[in-house]
Amino acid sequence: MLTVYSDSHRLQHGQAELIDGTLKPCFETPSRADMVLAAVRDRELGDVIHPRRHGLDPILRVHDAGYVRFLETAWRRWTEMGRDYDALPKMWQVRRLREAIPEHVEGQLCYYSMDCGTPVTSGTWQAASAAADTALTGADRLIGGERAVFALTRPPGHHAAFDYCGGYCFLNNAAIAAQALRDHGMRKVAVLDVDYHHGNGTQDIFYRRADVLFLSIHGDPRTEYPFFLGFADEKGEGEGLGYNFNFPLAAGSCVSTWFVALDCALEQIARFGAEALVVSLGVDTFQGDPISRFQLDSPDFVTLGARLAGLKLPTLFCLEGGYAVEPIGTNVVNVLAGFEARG
Ligand code: SP5
Ligand code: ZN
Repeated sequence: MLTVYSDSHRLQHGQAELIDGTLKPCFETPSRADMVLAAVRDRELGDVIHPRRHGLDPILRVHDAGYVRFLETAWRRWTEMGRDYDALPKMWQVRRLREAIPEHVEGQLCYYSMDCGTPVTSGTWQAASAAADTALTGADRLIGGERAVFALTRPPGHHAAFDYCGGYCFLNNAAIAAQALRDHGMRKVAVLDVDYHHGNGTQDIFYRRADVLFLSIHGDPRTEYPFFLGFADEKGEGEGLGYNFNFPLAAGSCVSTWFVALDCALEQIARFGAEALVVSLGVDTFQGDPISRFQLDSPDFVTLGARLAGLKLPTLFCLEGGYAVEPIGTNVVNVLAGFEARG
């Protein structure tokens, strides 16, 4: 399987996130992608290519122009205030506050984010836009006839919605790629999100659409991040009604429960008649993940890959979460090797 990878991911290297009431070193680190790339090479998954630049147009197909402009300019404007440390929001536009978009960078940081775990740093825009290009280059290859491509995207993307960042995500790589597939002639695209956390950003982007089916298997938002989305009764709206599926599972759920949900999701994808599949591939479902509570073990990821291959669709994998750094490469490449039936 072809891998798309850019060293620019290193430019997203946040210092700290607020977690459980204290500032802790970021879980989402450059070493994650390094480990995955090392495993891709070790296991001889296939060629590794660099992304091609695609510019802003394909990003603006799924993201708000004001939000994208904020991401592009935030660091410069933050440092112009004399600051030389990462930018984190400190409040949000909750109920009954003014809805106008602030002009000041600090107000915009609050307006365009959903949590305080997602620092904007000196290299955030370069890294996030390179990740979008990585996913887009993968989509190009699928259009060109490739059976499957792995976009080694970092920072991840599935929490990034139409107009906000959060959950370590800035640009929604999987959604940008899914839209590109649509724009290049794939009539129906399914996005399956297997990350531990609900893909609120991807759901947000496609919620009113019938041409992109979104499905997510994740920790139940009654106890798990992102708390405010990802419930089973979210089915889509308007034309999109019936094209959104959430499979929330209790934290601590066992492996067989997880695979029952996967089977339900795969059945829906087949019934939809998808022409291409985008997989938001988070491996924070791993039993050793430091911030998540499912129980998949490394060999289970081979099984996941094999089940996905059963759909027989052109498939683009985009990396999302996974914070057990040492095994992340094994876990990710297990999915890809399982897909290629090379276990
Ligand atoms: C892409 C992705 O996987 N983003 C995840 C963002 C999760 N951020 C908040 C996690 C809160 C976890 N709280 C459990 C702490 C265990 N001590
Ligand atoms: Zn996650």
